[in-house]
Amino acid sequence: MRRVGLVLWTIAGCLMFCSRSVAGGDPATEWAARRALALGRMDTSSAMVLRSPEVRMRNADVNYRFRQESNLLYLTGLNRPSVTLVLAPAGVMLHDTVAHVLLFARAGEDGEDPLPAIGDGVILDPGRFQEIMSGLAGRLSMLYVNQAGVAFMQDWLSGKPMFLERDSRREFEQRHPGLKVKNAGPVLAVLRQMKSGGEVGEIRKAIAATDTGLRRAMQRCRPGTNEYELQAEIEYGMATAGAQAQSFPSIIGSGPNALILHYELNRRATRAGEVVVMDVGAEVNGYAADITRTIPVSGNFTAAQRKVYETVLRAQQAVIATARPGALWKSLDAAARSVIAGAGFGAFWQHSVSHHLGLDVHDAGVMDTLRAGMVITAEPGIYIPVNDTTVTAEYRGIGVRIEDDVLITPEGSEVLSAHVPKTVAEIEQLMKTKR
Ligand SMILES: [Mn+2]
Repeated sequence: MRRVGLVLWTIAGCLMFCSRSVAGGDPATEWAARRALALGRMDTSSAMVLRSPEVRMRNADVNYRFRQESNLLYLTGLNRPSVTLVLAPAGVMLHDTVAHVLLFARAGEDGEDPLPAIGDGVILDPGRFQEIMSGLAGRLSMLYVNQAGVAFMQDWLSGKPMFLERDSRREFEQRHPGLKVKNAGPVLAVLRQMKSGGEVGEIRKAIAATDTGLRRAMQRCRPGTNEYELQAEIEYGMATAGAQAQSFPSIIGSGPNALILHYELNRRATRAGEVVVMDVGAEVNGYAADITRTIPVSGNFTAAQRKVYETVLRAQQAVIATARPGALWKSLDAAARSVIAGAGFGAFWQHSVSHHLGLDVHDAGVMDTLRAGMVITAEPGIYIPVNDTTVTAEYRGIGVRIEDDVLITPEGSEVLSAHVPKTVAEIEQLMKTKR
C-alpha cells in the first residue's frame, strides 16, 4: 500500500515541476495532481473527508451567496454545495476496482458547474456516503476533516445534531476507539502555499480587476464623497474587469476611520484635508487580490500626511527587498519596523506586515521561511491616534497603510500589483484627472 503513495508522489511531483505547462492546460489535470499530492502526504491508515459548507440563511427565504470551502475548491474546483470529497490512501473496494478518490455529488442542476472528470477516482451518489464510510472506518486510525466535514460525523451518531463540535468530536472518538479526528488544514496548507503558474495567473486577474476599481475611486474622490461611493466605484470597476466577488468586505476608512483596521461600515462623508484608506480585493475564479491604497481626499497630501505616507512606503520597499527565497517570515516585520521606528513612528505600529494570499485572502500556509512560488502581501502601516499628544497636532489622526501582492521568485520577488498607482506623485497625478 505504501507503493501506491510513492507512485502518486512521482506523478504529482512531475506535474508540480511541469507547472508551467499545467498552467496553460487542463485545470482538471491540476486538481488531480493536487489530490495525488495530498494522498502522498497521508498515512495509509488515514482518510480525509472534505465537505462543502451548508447554504446559510440570511433572512426568511433568502440565503447568503454560496462560496465553496477553499480546501475543497483547491482539490476539485467545484463551487457548489452538497459535495463531499474523500481521500483514502488505503483505497476503498468498489465492485472490482480500488478507489483512492471518492467524490460524492449529484449531477449538476441548472447553472451549476458540470462535475469534473475524475480520472483518478469515482463519482458516487451522496446517498452512499454512510455505507462506504462505515466500511472504511474500521481500518482507520486518523480522520482528517474540514470544518464542514465535522458535520458528517452525525451520520455515525444516530442523527444527533452537531451543535457542539468539540464534544461531538470526542464522543465520536469514544465510539470509534483508536480513531483520531484532526483538522485537514495543515495537511493541505503546505501544498496550498506553493502557487502553480495557473494559480498566479488567476491572482494576476484578481489584481487587475482591483486596479481598475482603485483607479476609479481615486478619480472620483473629492471632499464630501461618501465612503460608500468610493466602495461602489471600486466594486463597479472590479465587476466590469472580471471580478465575480470581493475576496473580503471592502474597507473604506476616511479620517478617523482610517485607524480602524477592519472597518467595513463605509458610511461616512469624507472631508477636505483627510486621507482615506482603501483596503480591497477582487475575487476571480476563487482567487483573491488584497491591495491597500491611501489617498488624500483633497487630491494633495499635506506635509504631515506626506511624511507619514513616505515612511510607510519606504517600510514597504524594505519588506519587498527582504522578500526572497530563504528569508525568514519574521525578517519582513523587522525590515518594516526598522524603517518606521527609525523615522520616529515606532509607537504607531499595529499589525504584522504579511500573510499568504490565494484562495483565501489570508491564505493557508506556513509562515516560517519564504520559498519561490509563494504569494504574500506586503502591508506596513502607521496609525496615529486622534488624541496622541506625543506628536504635534498636524500628525494626529493620520492612518496610512500601503499593501501590495508579491510573488516570491527564484531571483527574489515580483510585485504583482506594481501597476496600481502608489507613489505620492502617481496618486496626486491620477486624482487630478477627475471623473
Ligand atoms: Mn492583507
